[in-house]
Amino acid sequence: MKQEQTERPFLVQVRGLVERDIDLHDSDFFAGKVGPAVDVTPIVPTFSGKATPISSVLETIRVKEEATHVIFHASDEFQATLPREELTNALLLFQQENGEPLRKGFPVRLLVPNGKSDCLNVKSVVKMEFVRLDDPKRESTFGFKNVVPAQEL
Ligand SMILES: Nc1nc2c(c(=O)[nH]1)N[C@H]1C(S)=C(S)[C@@H](COP(=O)(O)O)O[C@H]1N2
Ligand SMILES: [Mo]
Repeated sequence: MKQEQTERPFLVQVRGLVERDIDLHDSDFFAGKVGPAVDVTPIVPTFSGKATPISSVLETIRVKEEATHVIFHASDEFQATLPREELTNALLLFQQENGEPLRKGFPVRLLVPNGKSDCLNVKSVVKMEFVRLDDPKRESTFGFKNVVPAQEL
């Protein structure tokens, strides 16, 4: 029997203030190794497909005590910085309703239910970086990285 191949290779790097750098692979999500694949619509009605709660992923990632925030880096230089506590309800969307990989936001998309802005739903997340900010209470922020050519500094 021919099995339908709907996965497409990808990895999401986990870096920064973690006990051990890890890479989350496509199969970790599709096979439910980093957490359950939940239907997102009841949680975030404006989205559909399958997602893994970040709270489950955090059982695999050992985040250091001193980390205050996490930066979600996208492949297009977009990024969002969230206070660590805001990860509690966040999810990583990795599959469309029809079982295919994400068409928009591949490989995974951050979803922050009840976040202060839809802009926090970072598409094409390629790296999660745990950091310590001087202001541990700094609110979530998002935007494109400031890429300023050296000669313009
Ligand atoms: N990688 C990436 N993610 C992103 C953005 C972006 O430019 N790049 N824009 C953000 C903003 S500002 C909004 S409002 C939403 C738009 O999501 P949509 O394309 O599904 O409408 O995606 C967010 N995630
Ligand atoms: Mo936005």
